[in-house]
Amino acid sequence: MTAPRRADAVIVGAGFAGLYMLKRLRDQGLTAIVLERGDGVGGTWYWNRYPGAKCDVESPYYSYSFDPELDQEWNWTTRYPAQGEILAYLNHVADRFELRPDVHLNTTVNSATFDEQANEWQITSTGPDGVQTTHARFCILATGSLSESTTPKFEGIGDFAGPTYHTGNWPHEYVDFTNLRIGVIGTGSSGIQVIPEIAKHAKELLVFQRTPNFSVPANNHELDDEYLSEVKARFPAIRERMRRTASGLPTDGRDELAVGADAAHVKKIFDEHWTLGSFAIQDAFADLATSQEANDKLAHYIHDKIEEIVADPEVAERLKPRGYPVGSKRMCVDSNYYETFNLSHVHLVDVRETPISRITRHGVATTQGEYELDAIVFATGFDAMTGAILKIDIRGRGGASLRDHWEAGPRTYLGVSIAGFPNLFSIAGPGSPSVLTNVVMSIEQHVEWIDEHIAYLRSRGFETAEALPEFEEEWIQHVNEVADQTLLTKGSSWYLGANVPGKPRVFMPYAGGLDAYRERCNDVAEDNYRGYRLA
Ligand code: NA7
Repeated sequence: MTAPRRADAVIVGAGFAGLYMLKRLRDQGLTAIVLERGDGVGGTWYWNRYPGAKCDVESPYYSYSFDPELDQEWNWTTRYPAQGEILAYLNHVADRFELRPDVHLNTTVNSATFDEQANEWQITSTGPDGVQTTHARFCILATGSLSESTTPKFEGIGDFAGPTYHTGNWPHEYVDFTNLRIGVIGTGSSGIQVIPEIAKHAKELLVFQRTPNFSVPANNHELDDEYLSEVKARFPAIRERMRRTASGLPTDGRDELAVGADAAHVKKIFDEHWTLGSFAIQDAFADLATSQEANDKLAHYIHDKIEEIVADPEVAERLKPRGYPVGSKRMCVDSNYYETFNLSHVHLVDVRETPISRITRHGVATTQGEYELDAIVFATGFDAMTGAILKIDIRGRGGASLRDHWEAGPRTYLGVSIAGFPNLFSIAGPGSPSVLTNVVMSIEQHVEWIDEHIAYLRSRGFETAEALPEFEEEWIQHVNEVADQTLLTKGSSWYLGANVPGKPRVFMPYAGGLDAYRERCNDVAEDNYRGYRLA
């Protein structure tokens, strides 16, 4: 046990959220430390190193907006940033703002307990020097929405003789699949990105698909100097615009409705979006997210595209997503995903029809038979939004456990605070719009709001801020009401916790848009942090 240490704030996680939070708190004169379980900064982009990993938000927008000089000095190389480039960017940020001295790597937070006498958090962590407690007035969870990877508990999973990999926890060294028979389980964003890459090297690739996903081509390409100079010249205006949209991107969707529109016109608009690439196609008409009839038009359009691309009609049919609206499971952006199924060594195994019964010593057994494999890749996703938070044993007032408080699903006020847990803040947690927006913009909003909240407490001599239960309840109701106005709740998605057996089915993100959310948060702040007990 190492001697306890003290800081004004402990931040858990050194991804986009944790790094900026550290900078902001230091700038207001607080001592803050970041505890990070990885042996480098970067969060999501530190762990998700699988071949083909990239962000589905375009490079210039998937970056911090808080420093105009940073905007000018960093050069992105491709339209969609690859994992390595985002990681390099975050390392650059850590160096540029001299954040590293306060980031403790290889340090896993085990518990956080609120001490009501001292009005402070006691955070226990295990790091290179053993177990250590840190006393801090504020505890900020910057643990990421998609950071706790999940592998289904298939029977016999330990029996497999070959190596297994999870896309969300990929080895740092190159994994050579040359001449091997590889199985990929899962066809979400990670699977859809990794499958074409593995297909380039593997002798045979078996794709175990349970639910087909809607995917649009990325049309990824290199960015030339002319484009970069032009974006840099316009950055101040672009950033200003990004702060005012629902998506946190410079453009929101179009106003026109698909219902009632001429079929040829609808196709023309979809064609334009398809050619351009990106998930902006789901905002091509204003009613795609709210009207099933409109949404069906997009679903049929994508079905037609799959038919056009995939040579084998039976395979094309199996790749067509059905039974849920486009966007209710996060839409994917791919590079040659559907085309990959035209390669003779790539096979689709429909595990909805013939479920995986077990993992064997030699491969994967379905109800139809056994598939021999040299390696298995799990692209099976994450215990999203709550997984990383609930892994920590968090105890608030009266020793109450957060796991109990969230037993029926996560409860927050504004997505950042929890009743009964004073001075605990979460960034991009449940109840926040983050995962439905350009997450970096949401993170910046949360960080700045929390930072100003803390500054307010200090300037007024308050020691604690605690969300009131009735305001928490009101926020949850609002989150549900907003989600119910959309089609988002109609798919079995990680937004609902549906991918984790036993997880309560609650729609977790705030679907009202970053602009409306920002306004509400500002309004709460201007009203002296309405909904909080300040003491
Ligand atoms: P996702 O989107 O949750 O995808 C996980 C995939 O794994 C999905 O196709 C699942 O099928 C499949 N899966 C999960 N469990 C099983 C079992 N037991 N058997 C067969 N298949 C299974 O995770 P990703 O990592 O791809 O993406 C997460 C987010 O990261 C993404 O949305 C972007 O925001 C970035 P299912 O659909 O549950 O039938």
